[in-house]
Amino acid sequence: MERQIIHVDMDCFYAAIEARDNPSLRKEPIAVGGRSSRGVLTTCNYEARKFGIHSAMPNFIAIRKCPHLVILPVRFEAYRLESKRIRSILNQYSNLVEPLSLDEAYLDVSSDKRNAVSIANDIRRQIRRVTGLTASAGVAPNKMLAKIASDWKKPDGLFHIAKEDISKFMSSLPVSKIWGIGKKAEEKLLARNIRTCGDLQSYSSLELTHLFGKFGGELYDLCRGIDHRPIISHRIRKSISVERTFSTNLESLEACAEKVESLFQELEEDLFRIKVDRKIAKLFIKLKFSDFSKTTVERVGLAIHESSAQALLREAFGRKALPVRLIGIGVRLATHQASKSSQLEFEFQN
Ligand code: TTP
Ligand code: MG
Repeated sequence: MERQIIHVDMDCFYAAIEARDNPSLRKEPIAVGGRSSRGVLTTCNYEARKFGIHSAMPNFIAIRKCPHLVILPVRFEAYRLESKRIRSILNQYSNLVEPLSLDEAYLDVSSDKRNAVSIANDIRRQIRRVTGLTASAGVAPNKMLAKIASDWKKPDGLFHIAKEDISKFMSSLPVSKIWGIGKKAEEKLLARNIRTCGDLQSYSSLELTHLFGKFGGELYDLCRGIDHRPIISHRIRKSISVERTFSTNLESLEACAEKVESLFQELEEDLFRIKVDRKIAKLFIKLKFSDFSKTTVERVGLAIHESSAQALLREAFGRKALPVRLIGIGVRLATHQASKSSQLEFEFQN
């Protein structure tokens, strides 16, 4: 079966967060890094890249190239928070998500009937809506190509390498784009006049092994666009939920009930879209009151139906005589163990 892999990579991630949080700097060249003149830049926005500035460049060189460059200190906590929000979006689109760093991840969407390109565009839109940041995506039949593709149309772009285009794409691709080829390997290849993957394809597996050791064997496949590495996800999803904070607090049970109706619809859509290989153990509702206190009511054995959610709402609402500022509804998933046994109270009913 042909695989459908998406690689998502945020655009100038740290710098984009700084620009978002400092609107007055949005059009300025911005870099993030230690401020001392002996430090190096962690990253910079695309405005700064126009001046030839890039990550790992010493500050003093960057300032020489662009005297009005704004260098901001690293705020790691802020970046980690955005990364978490992005990851929870990605997790809605596949059970197989493999994060590579704070700002990039692979998704395997092979089992999804929808077109992988439209899934990737949905993901990009959703990330933008939730975080205000732009992401680029690559769509291809394997990891190596998806990662190359996500870089192709940066920033805020998407590139798709279809199976039938691989051979043409690889023939002109510079060898430096291959995962695992660093500066040294590139020089070694250039010395033999090998510039593109097409050039590399004329070497036998044995010759490549001779040149690069064990990696040579992999290179034989990689330069043809062949990569069988699977997406490895370490995450076990415990629940699926939707929640909403309201701009004005809800004073009555009726007002809450109305919101539960639409939230439940959203939850149903998510349950339909997200492919979960386990059973649902519980339905729950969460309320946050105007004093910021929270309460959760959850119950096994309820049908996954709006009326169940409304019953839970009545119970939760009755716990405090306070207006409600947030409502969440969700389901807790059974463990794999429990899903295998037949003692479950119910399954999700459409
Ligand atoms: P990258 O995705 O490599 O770079 P980027 O997101 O800044 O820019 P691009 O649009 O080209 O993807 O790295 C993600 C973040 O990781 C980056 O914002 C800062 C951090 N980072 C480091 O801490 N050290 C590094 O050497 C690099 C390259 C990035
Ligand atoms: Mg990035």
